[in-house]
Amino acid sequence: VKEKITRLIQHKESNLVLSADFTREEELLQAADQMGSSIAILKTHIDILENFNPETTLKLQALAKKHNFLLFEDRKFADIGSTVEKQYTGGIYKISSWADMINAHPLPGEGLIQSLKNQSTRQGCLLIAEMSSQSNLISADYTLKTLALARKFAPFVTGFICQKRLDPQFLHLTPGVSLSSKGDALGQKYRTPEEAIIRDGCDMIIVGRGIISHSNPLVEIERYRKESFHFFLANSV
Ligand code: S5P
Repeated sequence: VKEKITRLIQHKESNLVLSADFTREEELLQAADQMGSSIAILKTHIDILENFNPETTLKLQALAKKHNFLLFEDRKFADIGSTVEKQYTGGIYKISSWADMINAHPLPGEGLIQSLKNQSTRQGCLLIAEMSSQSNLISADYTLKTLALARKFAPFVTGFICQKRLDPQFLHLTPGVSLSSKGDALGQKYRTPEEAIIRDGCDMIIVGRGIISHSNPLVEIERYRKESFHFFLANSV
């Protein structure tokens, strides 16, 4: 999955992950169709849709094919392996049947990652090694232990959700990026694409409200794409 993403970044000249945090299916599908050409990955929270239906993920898959992006379900699995297996493959969302990428909090330990790996065919997993929110409970030691787990489960573990580069053999996807805001009322912390990529060494930026809450998302997304790809290239020389 890592090689696939790296090729996609070069091909689409985009290291942008759109966090499509919409609560209506039609808004999600419209955004995926209108902005799909600007992104490498579409990140979903499928369980916040109030009108989810079995066709939703089929439509998303069709749009992913049309615009050549990957689907990353930000489910943040964080339970024992046996429970996670059901959350990943079952329920109404059947995440393993459509998502190209998933993520997990490594907190419960190896059994969770093993469980996700057992149920995956083509998917890659990102471990949450750090968070963007103010006063989160992740310590430097927890992050180091996450890194060790990632090495053990590579290449199924493709990379990290993190705030700074941890190990160049992995992809580093970073949330908490905005060109217009420093944070929100509930502890989210933002830095600019330049800070995230050049200063902190991340490979891809995850942007939600900076784009989708902007008065002109279609213009804004191209601004994020161009800026962040420029910094991505600067980092890789
Ligand atoms: O540490 C994190 C990890 C994640 S995956 N901080 C985050 O904000 N996220 C997710 O990134 C969060 O669930 C949301 O979907 C997105 C950030 O959205 P924004 O609107 O603040 O850019």
